Amino acid sequence: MRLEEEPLLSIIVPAYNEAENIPRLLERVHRALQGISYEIVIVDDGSPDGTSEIARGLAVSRGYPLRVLQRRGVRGKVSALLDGFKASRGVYVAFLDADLEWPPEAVRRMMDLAITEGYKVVVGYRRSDRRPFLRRVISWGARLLSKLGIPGVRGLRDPTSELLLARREVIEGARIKDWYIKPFLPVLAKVDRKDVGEVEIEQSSRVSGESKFRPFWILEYLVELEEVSGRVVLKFVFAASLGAFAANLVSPIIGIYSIFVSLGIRAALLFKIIGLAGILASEAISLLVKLLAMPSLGPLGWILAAFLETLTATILRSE
Ligand SMILES: Nc1nc2c(ncn2[C@@H]2O[C@H](COP(=O)(O)OP(=O)(O)O)[C@@H](O)[C@H]2O)c(=O)[nH]1
Ligand SMILES: [Mg+2]
Repeated sequence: MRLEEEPLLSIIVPAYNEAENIPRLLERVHRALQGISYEIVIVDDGSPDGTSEIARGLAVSRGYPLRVLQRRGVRGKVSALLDGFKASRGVYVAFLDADLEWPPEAVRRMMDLAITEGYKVVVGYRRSDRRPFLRRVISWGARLLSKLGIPGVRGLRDPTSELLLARREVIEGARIKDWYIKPFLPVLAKVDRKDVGEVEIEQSSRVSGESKFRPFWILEYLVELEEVSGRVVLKFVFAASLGAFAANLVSPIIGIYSIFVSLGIRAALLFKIIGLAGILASEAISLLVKLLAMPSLGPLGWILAAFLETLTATILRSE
């Protein structure tokens, strides 16, 4: 095994229970990156299926330039990407899933494009997405929300892509948090459009192993958009308030439920941003306005309440 001091490219691979995929992955990466000085950093969270052992064994028997970072506890993919990045040394870094949903050969094309065109970032976008229907719909929604919320990524085909190659300093300069759903949004939101190259990639479904899809990701994703763009969630808070009002006009029965749903959505979204005291304060203002203004202003009072609630949240948030 030959590990260079500062390879041209580090490939960070988060891997949890990917023992079956690792041999195929390493072989394909190695073949695709012939002639380039690279290293692979596998970040494993103590997979019980022996992911690390298999990877280490192959590093010895096949001479792959590979390091394995073993962490305690299953701490999530994005946290694995961040730790892998810290441990890596390449001038460029690429992030690649272990499950072969993205072809390793794409990393080679991305690297070549970065060199020939001088791009700071190269992002892969899906041509044909062969994943199950529901996953495709969710991806589409996430992409749409990112474009609505973050003006800086509107010109990109797939800002929520999870296949990315970038110069090391670009990743260092982006504030990626370990609970983010789409880790590269802060990178793409910041970098100049002219410094970003895009590569078309065929994405396939994972061949073996299981996906670790999280159920509550939508709320976290909205909060992430809020952090990256600085305003998205507040728009949703406003929309949730008005949604409840519209439901009241349609039917009082639906209206009663919708008030609670709207309250729940608002509280869930705002919790991470302004805390419980902040939520109570903005709700109190909203309630007060509704009680005082509704008799005289009617529907306008509701809109005023939604507006003031959003305004309170905005002020509390920027403190
Ligand atoms: N180290 C580590 N890797 C993870 C964790 N969760 C997912 N991964 C890896 O991250 C990649 C993407 O995970 P996957 O479950 O396929 O996510 P999906 O493609 O978004 O459904 C795969 O290589 C997983 O093995 C984790 O908690 N720790
Ligand atoms: Mg996957």
